Amino acid sequence: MSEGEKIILVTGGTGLVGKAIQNAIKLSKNENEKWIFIGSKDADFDKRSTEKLFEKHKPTHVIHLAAMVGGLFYNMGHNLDFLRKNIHMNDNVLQFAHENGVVKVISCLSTCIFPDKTTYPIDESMIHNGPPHPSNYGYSYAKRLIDIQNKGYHEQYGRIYTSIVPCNVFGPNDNFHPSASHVIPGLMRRLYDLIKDGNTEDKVFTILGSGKPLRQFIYSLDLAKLIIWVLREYNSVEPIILSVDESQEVTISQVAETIAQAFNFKGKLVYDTSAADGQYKKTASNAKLRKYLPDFQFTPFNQAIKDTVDWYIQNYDLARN
Ligand code: GFB
Repeated sequence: MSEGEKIILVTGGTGLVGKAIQNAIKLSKNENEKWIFIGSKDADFDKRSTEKLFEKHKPTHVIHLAAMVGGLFYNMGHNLDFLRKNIHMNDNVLQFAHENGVVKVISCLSTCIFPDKTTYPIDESMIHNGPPHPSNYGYSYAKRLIDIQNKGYHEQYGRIYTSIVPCNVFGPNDNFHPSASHVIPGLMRRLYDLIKDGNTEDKVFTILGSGKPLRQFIYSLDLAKLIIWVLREYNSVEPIILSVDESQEVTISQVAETIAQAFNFKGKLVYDTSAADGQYKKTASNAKLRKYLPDFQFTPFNQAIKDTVDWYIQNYDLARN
């Protein structure tokens, strides 16, 4: 390895964000960076597989995206699994990174881990100021612990292990499985299944919940560019929120209507209010990011949804359905 060369190991490297990073680095190559993308079939991040992975690749930097993830309904039914699996995975990656002298680790949190009872907009200082929403306490506490561990590795060993806090992410290569997925891929999968044999006026598409909750959504390709910037330029242990502007917040109904438009759906949208809404809102401030990158351009939401729908229709048979 030549002087100054980075060996960057990306866990979760073949998922929604990992694939987006693979595409993004093609557009902003750095000669002294060697990228290694690890998928779930390469390691499940128990102690043994994690130790072997670090011994094999000897990374200098790690982008840690691998996690047990899921939408609202999957979280509600599996909170203990989300807690235990993510805690073990995260502890193995951070400890073996430290033992192998990894210079920097960027771990991935989420805006859904912030306190349920809070003031808005949420910012990075508020992560531990109260319990998370009950629907996803397992995932939330496991992710919050990463921030605590990062501070421990800094205090005890001077490590710059940090974390990013994306808002809801969507894009190509997402998980479209109807019961495990997040709202955007879940709606896309169910609407495509409804119309792929005929897109007619009599078709009725059901959106779960009231449609009233508010969310900020970042396109995976935009998040990938920001993660590469964090790798190269952001050197603080403190978490940084990577979200679209507060003004870009939309309701679940607006999301459903935008997806229906992208499919040119001719039928009717109805709401199943017997299904849970989850958190009403989790409006996050990207003021800290904007201080560093005031001119960063996010892909317009409608365009990003259309690009994802087009990708999904073309790759339906290959997609994680
Ligand atoms: O993306 P999502 O599942 O998770 O969005 P959260 C849930 C919202 O979309 C709720 C509505 O208001 C649902 O009622 N919704 C409507 C649907 N139709 C659907 C559908 O077909 N599928 C799904 N999944 N929702 C998650 C956290 O919260 O955010 C996770 O639970 C994670 O831990 C993720 O952090 C980013 O945004 O509510």
